[in-house]
Amino acid sequence: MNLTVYLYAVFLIAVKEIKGLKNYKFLSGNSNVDKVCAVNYRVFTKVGVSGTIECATECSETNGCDAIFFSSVNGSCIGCRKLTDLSSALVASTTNVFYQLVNENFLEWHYGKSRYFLDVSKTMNYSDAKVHCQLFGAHVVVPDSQDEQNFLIDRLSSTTDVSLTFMGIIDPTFTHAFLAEHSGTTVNYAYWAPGQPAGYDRLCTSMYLGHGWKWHNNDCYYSYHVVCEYE
Ligand SMILES: [Ca+2]
Repeated sequence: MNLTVYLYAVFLIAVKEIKGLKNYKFLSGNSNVDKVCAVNYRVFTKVGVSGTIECATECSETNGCDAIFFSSVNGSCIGCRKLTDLSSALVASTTNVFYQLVNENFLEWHYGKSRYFLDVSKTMNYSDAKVHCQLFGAHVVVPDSQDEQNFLIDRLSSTTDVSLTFMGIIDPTFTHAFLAEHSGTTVNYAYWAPGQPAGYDRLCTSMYLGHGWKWHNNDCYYSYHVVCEYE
């Protein structure tokens, strides 16, 4: 029995002994498994860990499980829930191992050491966008170079039904002194559309398909798609 199989067996035994969460187990601990699951299993990804794809049964106690939480201390299964309440999911994900349901609307891209996540089925305001990205241990995307911008343009342009995405770049002093919000650092690279940035009353920024994904500054209450960046 090799180490992987052994650990997987231990893992299954640990999961099996969990009370209060019926019929829950992984079909495979193999990261190479296809995104196709056997009947009654659905595909989950381990949030914040590259390339983990696992098949799991839905929790019998939750109708339509979007996320599964494990204790990081002893690996025991804590529960699964709908991700309708982002803040409660965030609290759980900061202290527990967290698996999220993979669906066809969820895109993941790789560029260098960074990974990007985009749920094409969701638009939201900037406040929710930040929480959404934190669920992945990520931040709202910040293009730091023309190479990274070109990569994002390439991917966004081949994604249908997406025309506006928030960036994690803000103007907190309303002086066009833009910062990457997750790090608080000054933005050195920019890709503004002609005439942008515009007014001095806009905290948020976005990329817009109609201008070749060049940047605009805008209010934060608009409902846009969000690309999350994990680096
Ligand atoms: Ca970046």
